[in-house]
Amino acid sequence: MERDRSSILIIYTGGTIGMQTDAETGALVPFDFGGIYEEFPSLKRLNVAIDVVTMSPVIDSSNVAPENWIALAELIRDNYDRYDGFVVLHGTDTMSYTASAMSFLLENLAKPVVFTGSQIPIGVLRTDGRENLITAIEIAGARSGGRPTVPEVSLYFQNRLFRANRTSKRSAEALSAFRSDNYPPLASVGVNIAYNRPAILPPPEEEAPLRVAGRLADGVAVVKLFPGIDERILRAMLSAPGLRAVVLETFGSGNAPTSGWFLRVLEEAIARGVIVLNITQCGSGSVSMELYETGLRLQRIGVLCGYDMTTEAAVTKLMYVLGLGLPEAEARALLRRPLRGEFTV
Ligand code: ASN
Repeated sequence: MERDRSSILIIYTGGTIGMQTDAETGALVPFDFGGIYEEFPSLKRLNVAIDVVTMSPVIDSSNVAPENWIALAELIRDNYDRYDGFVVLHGTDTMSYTASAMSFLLENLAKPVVFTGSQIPIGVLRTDGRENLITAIEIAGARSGGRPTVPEVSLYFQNRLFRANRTSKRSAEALSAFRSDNYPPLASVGVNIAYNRPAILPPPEEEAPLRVAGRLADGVAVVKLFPGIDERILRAMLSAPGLRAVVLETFGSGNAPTSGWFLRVLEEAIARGVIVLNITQCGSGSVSMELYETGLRLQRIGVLCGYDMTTEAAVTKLMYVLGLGLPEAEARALLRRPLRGEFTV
């Protein structure tokens, strides 16, 4: 028998969705999500009970940091048994980073955590936030056969639900602000919500309590290759004190220059214990280091394959895996396999 009412916790972290125009001054001021039912009476028609909590301080998402991610994950953990699902309202600029981090931090997740936000403030007449919010709530509360329909960290924006750790912000202008070029939508929204069930992660096999990894490592850097990259600068970057891992954004299917100095700089960093993870700077497609000599050389010196991972997923996965404090071989083993559906081999 289906339970009659889902209970959802909305967590407001900041961003454009939480802004409205002050009637007197015309300036953007924070919207009070505590008064959500008064603002959107139609919400009462959804079969969900909603509570709202506002993170403190509310931030523009450009200011988000790993401490905020741990605090958010712990808030979800502390409320996990009381709610059927969670909706996280977040600024769009770094939403894919936060949502990717959440996918790794929330171990044994078996309930929906849906991120959303807006490009136009919720208090502006033409806002995209109202639809994003209402549909995100409906998805977070959706159940099929008595179980949550989407028991993973997802991101809902402009009629499409994505696996969060497959997304990147694609536009500073368009209302469809996110893309997931390497993984199909988990749901498409039109007159009905059409779930793409085979694409949705199953809940963990054994019922284990939700756990939050307590630490995210620092010392992660992103290096984007370009023709003409300077030896001295790359050498300085890769010998920076505290460097533990590099996301190397390569060309095409994982290719990089084969010049002696370039490979030597990477090899020396790897010999010092720095992990180098190869992802492509192309928006879609995968790294395949065996395809060309220019990729094979990287593989031979110990560069790890990041397959079709986004930068956001690669950075946050490295922070998570290195934060677990495992011996290097075990950390490398975790980087070689998908932990939350973040890449396709
Ligand atoms: N600057 C805002 C943020 O990311 C942008 C937005 O939410 N649309 O916090």
